[in-house]
Amino acid sequence: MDRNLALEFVRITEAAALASSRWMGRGDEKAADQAAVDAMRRAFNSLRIDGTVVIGEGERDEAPMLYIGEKVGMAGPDAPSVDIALDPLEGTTICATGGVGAISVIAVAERGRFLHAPDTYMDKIACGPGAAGSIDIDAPPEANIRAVAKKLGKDISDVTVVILNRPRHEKLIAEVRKTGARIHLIGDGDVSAAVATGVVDSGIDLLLGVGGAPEGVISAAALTCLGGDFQGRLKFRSDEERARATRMGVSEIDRAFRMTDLCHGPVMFVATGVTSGPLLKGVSFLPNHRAATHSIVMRSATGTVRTIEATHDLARKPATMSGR
Ligand code: VTB
Repeated sequence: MDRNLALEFVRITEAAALASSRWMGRGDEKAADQAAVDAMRRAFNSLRIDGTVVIGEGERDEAPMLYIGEKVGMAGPDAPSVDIALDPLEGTTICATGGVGAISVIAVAERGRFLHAPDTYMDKIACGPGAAGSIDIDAPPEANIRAVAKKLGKDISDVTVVILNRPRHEKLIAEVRKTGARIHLIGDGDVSAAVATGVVDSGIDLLLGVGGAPEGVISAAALTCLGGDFQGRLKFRSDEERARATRMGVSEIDRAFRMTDLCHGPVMFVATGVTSGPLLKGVSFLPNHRAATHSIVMRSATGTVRTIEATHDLARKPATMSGR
């Protein structure tokens, strides 16, 4: 992975974001997701890599495209072999309702470096570089908030915790409220929320709570690049899910996974905003068939974080004209 592939991958998340953003607010989650998947799959064809999807749209029998194990890219003699964790549209409901923080996202690592997380839940904790070293998934929320506040040199009342707004988090929310910390409740999209903890001016210090496990691995990739921290523990809904985790090669399925268990570097992370959120601006459509995208591109080898604002001439990219 000598090449800064991330700069090439950004074209892929841009394509997926442009396509799915056409469906913003139209109430059709499936169509928004399909548009992102189709555009991402198409865009991979022009990339000189020997890629294998290890976190994708699902297992082969349930996802026709970008399924786990699918080969992507133009393999060739000098094409690097990489594993890919992707989510063409993270936040389908957000996109369908025109809400906050839907993104298109790809993480890339050398072969065998991502945990092959099954499609189950994960209890997560994430923070940025300023608070790294202070969090522990096994500690109660109060202890984590206290430790983060101390590390950041903030009062607890100045710490903002992001949590998915779900009935399963009722107790967690009550515990966080008791500490006096601020809470940002989100309807969906905990990848962009986790990554936002690593971006100084995002206004978010800590992510707590249970979301999707595959997306936990993607979040860990971003925080590896940013120098933050991410820890997770799988939360199974059934014995079948536990069996699947073992089948996918996860050992000690009940233990707490540290960031380096979920993904170990060198790793790259790329995301493009679909709808605006604390991390990225969403796609905006401009006069004369133009559209603007906002992306973040980073890699762990150098720690460089780039934001890329692009203007696209949709008339010269026919596939992006209608999104259908
Ligand atoms: C969603 C979504 C997240 O996990 O919450 C999902 O918003 C799982 O939770 O971004 P529910 O089944 O309660 O919706 C994510 O997709 C990823 O972690």
